[in-house]
Amino acid sequence: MKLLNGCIWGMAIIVMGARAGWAYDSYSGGAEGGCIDCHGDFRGSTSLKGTIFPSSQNHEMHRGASNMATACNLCHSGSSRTPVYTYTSNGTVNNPGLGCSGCHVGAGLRRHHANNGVTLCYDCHTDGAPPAESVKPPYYNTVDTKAKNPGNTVLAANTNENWSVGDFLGLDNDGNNLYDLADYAIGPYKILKLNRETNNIRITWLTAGGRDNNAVQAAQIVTGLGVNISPDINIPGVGLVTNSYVHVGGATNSIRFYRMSAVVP
Ligand code: HEC
Ligand code: HEC
Ligand code: HEC
Ligand code: HEC
Ligand SMILES: [Ca+2]
Ligand SMILES: [Ca+2]
Ligand SMILES: [Ca+2]
Repeated sequence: MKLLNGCIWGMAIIVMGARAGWAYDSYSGGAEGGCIDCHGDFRGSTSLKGTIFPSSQNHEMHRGASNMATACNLCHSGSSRTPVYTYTSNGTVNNPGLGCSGCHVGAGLRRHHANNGVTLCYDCHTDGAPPAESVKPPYYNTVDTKAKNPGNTVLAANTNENWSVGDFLGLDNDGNNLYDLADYAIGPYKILKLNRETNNIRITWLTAGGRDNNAVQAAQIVTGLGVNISPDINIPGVGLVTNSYVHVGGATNSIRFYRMSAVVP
C-alpha cells in the first residue's frame, strides 16, 4: 500500500499578515469579513456542502439537547451573546474556552477550505501540517458536548460527528478532503483474498466509500516497483466497502505480488 499522506503531528503556527483590523476572528466578523459571508446566519440553514440541519438551523444542530448538546459557553464569550469568536470563549469548569477551535481544529479546517477552493484563510494564517483525522479535538468526548470520535466510524445518527439529517458524513478534520472512514488514518485498506478464476486472478480488498484514485498494482518480486494493472477506481458512498478487480490472464503468469495504491490529496 502506497500512501502519500505522511500523517504527522503538526504545530499550528499563526503569523499575522498585513491585513489590519482582525475583525475576521469572529463568526460575523466586521469590515474584514467573517464566516457569515459564505456560511450565512448561524441560526439559518445555509450549508456549502449540502448538509441538512435539524430544525433547519446550524445553531440548533450544535446546541440542541437532542442534538450535539454543546454547552453555550464552549462558543459564547462574556455575558453578551455576540460576538462569537473562533478562538476563544468563556469555557466551563470542564473545558478551557477555545471557541470553535475546540472542535474545528484550525489548521485542518483551513486546509479543508483551501482544498475546496477557498484560499483566503492563508491571507492571515500560516499553518504547519494539521493533526491527522484520528486525533481527538479538545472538546470531543467531554461532558459539555455529545460530539466524540473524529473517525466517526459508526453509520448511525446522533453520535460521534453525525448530527445533521440524512447523512453519515461528519467532518474532514485534517482537511485532506477524505471524511471519516474514507481517511486512510481511520478506515482499513487491505487485500482480503486472491482467487483463481480459470486463467484470471480476482483480487478482493476492504476499503471505504469516498475514496478516489485507488488502483491494484502488481510486481514480480515482493520488493519490486508496483505497476498499476487496474484503471483508477473510485469508491462511491460512505462506510466500509468490499471491492474486487479481475486481473485478466493473472493466473497464466509466473509469480505475481499484488498490492493496493492510493493517491491522497
Ligand atoms: C469564502 C467563503 C468561505 C468563508 C469566508 C468561510 N467558509 Fe467555511 N466553507 C466554505 C466552503 C466552500 C466549504 C467547503 C464545502 C465542501 O466541503 O464542499 C466550507 C466548509 C466549512 C466547514 C465544513 C468542514 C468539513 O470538514 O466538512 C466548516 C466547519 C466551515 N466551513 C467553517 C468556517 C468557519 C468557522 C469560517 C470562518 C472562520 C468559515 N468557514 C469561512 C466557504 C467559506
Ligand atoms: C457551536 C457554538 C455555539 C453554541 C454551543 C451556542 N451558540 Fe449561540 N451562537 C453561536 C453563533 C456562531 C452565533 C451567531 C453569532 C453572530 O452571527 O455574530 C450565535 C448566536 C446566538 C444568539 C443570538 C445573539 C444575537 O444577539 O443575535 C443567542 C441568543 C444565542 N446564540 C444563544 C445561545 C444559547 C443560550 C446557547 C446554549 C443553549 C448557545 N447559543 C449555544 C454559536 C453557538
Ligand atoms: C462541540 C464541538 C463543536 C463546536 C464547539 C463547534 N462545532 Fe461546528 N460542527 C461540529 C460537528 C461535529 C459538525 C458536523 C456535524 C454533521 O455533519 O453532522 C459541525 C458542523 C459545522 C458546520 C456545518 C458544515 C456543513 O455545512 O455541513 C459549520 C459551518 C460549523 N460547524 C461552524 C462552527 C462554528 C462557526 C463554531 C464556533 C462558533 C463551531 N462550529 C463550533 C462540532 C462543533
Ligand atoms: C483577516 C484575517 C483572517 C482571515 C482571512 C482568516 N482568519 Fe482565522 N483568525 C484570525 C484572527 C485574528 C484569529 C484569532 C487569532 C488567534 O488565534 O490569536 C483567527 C483565529 C481563527 C481560528 C481559531 C484559532 C485556530 O487557528 O485554531 C480558526 C479556527 C480560524 N481562525 C479559521 C479561519 C478560517 C477557516 C479562515 C478562512 C475561511 C480564516 N480563519 C481566515 C484572522 C483571520
Ligand atoms: Ca453530517
Ligand atoms: Ca480527512
Ligand atoms: Ca471526521
